[in-house]
Amino acid sequence: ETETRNHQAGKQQNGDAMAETTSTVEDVFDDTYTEKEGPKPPRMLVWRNIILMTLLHIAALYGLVLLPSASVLTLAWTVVCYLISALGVTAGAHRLWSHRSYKASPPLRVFLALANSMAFQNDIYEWARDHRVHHKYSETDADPHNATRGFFFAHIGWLLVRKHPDVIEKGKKLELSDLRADKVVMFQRRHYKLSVVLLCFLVPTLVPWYFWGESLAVGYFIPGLLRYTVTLNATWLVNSAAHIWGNRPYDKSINPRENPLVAFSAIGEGFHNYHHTFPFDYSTSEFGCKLNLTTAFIDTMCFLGLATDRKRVLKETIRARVQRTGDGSYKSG
Ligand code: ST9
Ligand code: ZN
Ligand code: ZN
Repeated sequence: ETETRNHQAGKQQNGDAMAETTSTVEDVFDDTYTEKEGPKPPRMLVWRNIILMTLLHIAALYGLVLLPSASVLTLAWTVVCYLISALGVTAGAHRLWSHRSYKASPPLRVFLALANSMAFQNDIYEWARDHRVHHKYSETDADPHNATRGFFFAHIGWLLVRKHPDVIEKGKKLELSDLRADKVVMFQRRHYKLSVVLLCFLVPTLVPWYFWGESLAVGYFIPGLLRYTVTLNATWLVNSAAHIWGNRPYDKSINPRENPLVAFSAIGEGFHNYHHTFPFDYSTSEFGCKLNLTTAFIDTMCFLGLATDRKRVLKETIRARVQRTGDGSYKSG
């Protein structure tokens, strides 16, 4: 029942039931873009972000110190908050809204948007816009977290400086009408700040306090700030570590790599050589649910009738690509 698509030489072919939605998704690498000649524009630090990110990481360290004083229920709740916010990014902003790799019913989209606000990684519209330029202009000036600028820039540095003008110039030319037409996405964008205050900070803090008498401090620093910081860093590792360390069995000409540790912490998003080679695959990996809780979640949603039209790459297409462009490290299964 899973949809399959052909993918050749980086060009998408629209020839199946999914053509209508996929033809508008601009997530395919554009090799016609070249960086502008001459000196790079100066790096402009954004001190507000530098200070806030530093404070957040100090608060997360304090959360670590408090861990021994948290109840087991609070620790379990922290894991639940981690998983919900992670799904809001992986199954929501990434696989659904950036890549349109499956279709989700309105109730599922509402859940994913709420989960996405819990993750507080910019609203879905902004996240997906930045992510589409990341795929289309990967490892160039127009890539928001261009990994050729080093681990630190790709990980967090890009959030602490003004964007390279090419990110904005190229981003403005992207086709985003599918996002603008999605009422759930636009509603979340309109009410983003309030939704973050409620879902990223208040709910994680107040649930343990109200239901099992946890202290407000433990609730705020552990399921609140520590969980938020860990989710951010797990996400950023996809941009940093998975663009630097790992094998390239599908395409050795690009930087993104297969990184099992990142796949584990980012609940399925570390198979990054595969993902940049076949960005429309709903599993972001050749191997289904392996180290990939997000795929298990989407499969469950399909089983429950809340999602449909999962796009997959044909095995023959993958094999041919491995033969043609892989680095020779390919292992099946
Ligand atoms: C965060 C995001 O952490 C993380 C994303 C990670 C992505 C990962 C991808 C990997 C694959 C998936 C794996 C998922 C794994 C998940 C695992 C979970 C466990 N196109 O941005 P501004 C225009 S966020 C078109 O201010 P500056 C636009 O007009 C953390 N246009 O640029 C815009 O206005 P508007 C929390 C664009 O001034 C205007 O420019 N958040 C584009 O250079 C100004 O935009 C923060 O820390 C574009 N791409 O500032 C906040 N971009 O939006 C961080 C911009 O109104 N952000 N425009 O249309 C900022 O403070 C700023 O963006 C800045 C740059 C200082 C970084
Ligand atoms: Zn990437
Ligand atoms: Zn992607």
